[in-house]
Amino acid sequence: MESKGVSRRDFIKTVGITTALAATGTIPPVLYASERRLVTFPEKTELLLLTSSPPQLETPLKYFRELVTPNEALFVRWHLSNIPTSVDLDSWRLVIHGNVDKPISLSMDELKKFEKVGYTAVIQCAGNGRSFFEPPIFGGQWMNGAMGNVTWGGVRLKDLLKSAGIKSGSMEVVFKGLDKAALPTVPGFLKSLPLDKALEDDIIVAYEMNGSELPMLNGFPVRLVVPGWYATYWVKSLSDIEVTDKPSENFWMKTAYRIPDDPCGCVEPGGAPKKTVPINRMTTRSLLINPEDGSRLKSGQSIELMGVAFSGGYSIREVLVSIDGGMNWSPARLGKDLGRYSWIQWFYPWQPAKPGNYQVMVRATNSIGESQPLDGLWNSSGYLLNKIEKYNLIVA
Ligand SMILES: Nc1nc2c(c(=O)[nH]1)N[C@H]1C(S)=C(S)[C@@H](COP(=O)(O)O)O[C@H]1N2
Ligand SMILES: [Mo]
Repeated sequence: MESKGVSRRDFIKTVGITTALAATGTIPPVLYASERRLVTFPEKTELLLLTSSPPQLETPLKYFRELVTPNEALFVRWHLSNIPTSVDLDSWRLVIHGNVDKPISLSMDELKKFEKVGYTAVIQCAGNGRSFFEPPIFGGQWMNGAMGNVTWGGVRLKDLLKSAGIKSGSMEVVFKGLDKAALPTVPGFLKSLPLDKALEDDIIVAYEMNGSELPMLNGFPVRLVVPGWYATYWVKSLSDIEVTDKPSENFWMKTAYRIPDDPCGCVEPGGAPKKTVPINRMTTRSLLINPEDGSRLKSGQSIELMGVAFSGGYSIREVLVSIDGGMNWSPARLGKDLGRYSWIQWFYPWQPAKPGNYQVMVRATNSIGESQPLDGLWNSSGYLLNKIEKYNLIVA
């Protein structure tokens, strides 16, 4: 921890200000997309500010030109203003208890004795792109920067649960972080997974991001990684894992982060669902990253359009690009494949022959045939956004 001493102290200074603001009881202001400004938080490069207490910061799209998102550029999202600003690894423990044969409490050294595994996976907030819904939706007005592609390293959740011994009759596994609500009446952040999901091989308790320890704001010292599923389940600064024999009654599962219970997770715009289920796997998406939307290009000059495409754990089979507003589509070349949970880069060489306004559209399909709708599907929480995006390039 020595190496991190300085940044941790700076952290407390910065967060001290925002925590003081939160204590006054004022509701954090929501900044709309056009009002976004760049800020720096501890261990982070300049990110776009959504709210400062709790910290909600989004990644400028230029960082997605890289296949893997640098730790300092990964977005930040907390729900509660009382977030951990330092963790002493000498006293930190990860506790596994509840409906188990023998509760265990692991130090970081003990945790690292379990087999180390890892992979590259997209982390994406369920509300990524919410500001692009029509009709508009209340809630954090994320543009497309509440996502990133990170190489995670850690231990299998399954191995930890097995070492505590799961008792028969168990139903769910509940995950709790070190963050707390400012008021005791507001529930702490909890998420749970059905037991069979929690026992999948690829779910890990990660202590590494891109080969380094996790930034404090991204969940130091460990976080849950549920690849293919929305980041709401990826509990940060994880400290408590409880096996239960009944379904969760907590706010974050029962009320928040639910989607309409139908194959599209959608309702008529403005409508309300009859029944909901907890949000889960990510939809398939693709984005143009370079050149940026609205860029000016020179007629006759060759360029290469590039972007990213990903799905909820089923790789990307094909990316189609249209430069004429969807009339003609041609396949893009796909870049290096880092596995089914990673995003893949796509490239499309183009030489605009004459001046004019060109509408670029991109459409990805995953290995099980899931793709993107032309018109946006709608739900009242602004989740699952994956409509085919439209970009304008101006050729002069
Ligand atoms: N402990 C804790 N974990 C959490 C959250 C939180 O508020 N507290 N937010 C979740 C949500 S909704 C998202 S989008 C991701 C954001 O992860 P990041 O801040 O590392 O980008 O963390 C998830 N894990
Ligand atoms: Mo999120």
